[in-house]
Amino acid sequence: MTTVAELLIEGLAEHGVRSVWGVVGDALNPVTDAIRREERIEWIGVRHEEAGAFAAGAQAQLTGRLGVCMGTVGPGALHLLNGLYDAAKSHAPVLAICGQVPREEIGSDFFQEVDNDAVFADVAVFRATVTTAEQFPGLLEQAVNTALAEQGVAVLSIPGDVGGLDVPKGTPTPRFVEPATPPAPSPDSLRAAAAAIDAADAVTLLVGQGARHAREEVLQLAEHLSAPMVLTLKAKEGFEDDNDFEIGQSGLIGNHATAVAFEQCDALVMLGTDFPYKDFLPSGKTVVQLDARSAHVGRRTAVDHALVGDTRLGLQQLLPLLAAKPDRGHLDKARDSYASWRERQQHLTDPGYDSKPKGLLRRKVDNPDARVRPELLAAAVDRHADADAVFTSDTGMATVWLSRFVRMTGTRRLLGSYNLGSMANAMPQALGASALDRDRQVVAFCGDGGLSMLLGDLITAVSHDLPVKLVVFDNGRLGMVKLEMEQVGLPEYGTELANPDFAAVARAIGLHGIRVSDPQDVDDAVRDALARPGPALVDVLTNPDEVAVPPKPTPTQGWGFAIAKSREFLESHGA
Ligand SMILES: Cc1ncc(C[n+]2csc(CCOP(=O)(O)OP(=O)(O)O)c2C)c(N)n1
Repeated sequence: MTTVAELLIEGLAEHGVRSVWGVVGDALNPVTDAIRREERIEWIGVRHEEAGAFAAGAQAQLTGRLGVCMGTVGPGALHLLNGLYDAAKSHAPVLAICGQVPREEIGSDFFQEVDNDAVFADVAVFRATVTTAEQFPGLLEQAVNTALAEQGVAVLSIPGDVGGLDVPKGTPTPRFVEPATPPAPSPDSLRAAAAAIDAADAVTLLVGQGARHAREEVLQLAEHLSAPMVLTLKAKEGFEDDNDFEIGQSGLIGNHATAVAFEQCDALVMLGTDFPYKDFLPSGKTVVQLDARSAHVGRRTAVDHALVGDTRLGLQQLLPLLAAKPDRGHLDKARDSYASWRERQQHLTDPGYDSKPKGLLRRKVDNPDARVRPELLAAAVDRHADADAVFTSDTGMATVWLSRFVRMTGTRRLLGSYNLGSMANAMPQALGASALDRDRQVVAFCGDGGLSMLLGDLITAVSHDLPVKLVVFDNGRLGMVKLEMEQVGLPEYGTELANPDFAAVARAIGLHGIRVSDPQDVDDAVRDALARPGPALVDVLTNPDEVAVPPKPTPTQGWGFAIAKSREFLESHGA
């Protein structure tokens, strides 16, 4: 006889699932026992279910295949929630298996009972509570098929008395359906878009992750139109390398060249992107948007020509319809502006550069050792990391440093909580990436705030032999919020962190841990940590007053920053 739990695990193993992340307990004990007996699946017991959900979501994003996590009755399931939101907003197919109280107690406000189907209603594309063994195979197929088809989260809740029930004799192993590639946009829409692009003198491309599989076609388009290419952060991994048209990122993390390219174009062509910061998008331009998801079209800026369909097929059909634009004036201007910005950034990565803050900022350095520029650290990681390393970055300033100083090589991968914007994502996502291939280097850019939120799961790196390299930007601050406060003219408050020595904590847990406070030591510490076989943590005391200026600072941002600085000065001098 086969139980519900056994059929679940057999179906997932057959489908290619190789790890399940979570915390064990009561209702899910039959499931964990089935995993114990299934050689193809590794159980990775985390210390916080949220870390498990982030890890499963990371695996789904890196492979395009199903990620799986578990949280048992009530609080165990609730702890998954934030990581599941991250997966949902990143369009990652994830199955969450949750425990539930026994069937006869459902609805009685039983110990630990929460209504999973209600709790997960917003985050999940499919959710159901299994109430009979007979319905289970069909529900599982529906759950996984929906997660794969809609690139989202499915939540299946299993009451305590259901996992061990026998399914009817002869029940086949559940099988799942691979989703189809979307078709090309309609010929009429392509013709109309081509005419609009032909009529424009200067074209700028905004390219997102949804165009990644169309890299060749996107490059051909840029060449054909002499068009600069603004990349979203998520498009860095597919487009940054070997690309004579890219001009970096826009938005708060971006650079001025992108503002120039947006302002000076006649037509903006958006490819596979749902870039959300509409204030950074230009107005008064002809806008063409190509996206497989029609719901994405027009929701960030008014679109004149909607092309709904696969980016690659769409570009293959659009290219022959377009006249060439040999005039490279617009492209050269944007590329020159980008090149000079990059050059200006480079001196910040020099260990000899005076990194001690000046003037008004000086008094803020309460830890005189905290003088490593974060730019220098990010550049050192970039220099020493493998050409096919997987990078993750925490929400906060760590993402800014990564976006500016880590170059994608074409084989490097990049992950972050780039749509949900949750803190604490980088370390657990790195664990997920590492479990896919323990021989591949995985480097997490961690904020000190982010790392300490799910610190317990440093233990998972050791207990499950996951050789992640954790680089901690230890600025003693919730740095991005400090910047936000300053930008609107508020004095910094509530952002200071009383941190432990993270390297000592790491060593106590069993990782290699090293703390760095001198810019001259950064290079060796990073090189050494990356070269070591097991998990390692480099805790670098970085300068908390490093400023990342947006590409087009608004008068409010500039003015607010000045007010905040003078208020801090006046208050500190008793005015
Ligand atoms: C779970 C969560 N809580 C709060 C926030 C708001 N928030 C965004 S960035 C940030 C500070 C991050 O600090 P840290 O991890 O130390 O990185 P830093 O910006 O200093 O590099 C905060 C509090 C968030 N995005 N996610």
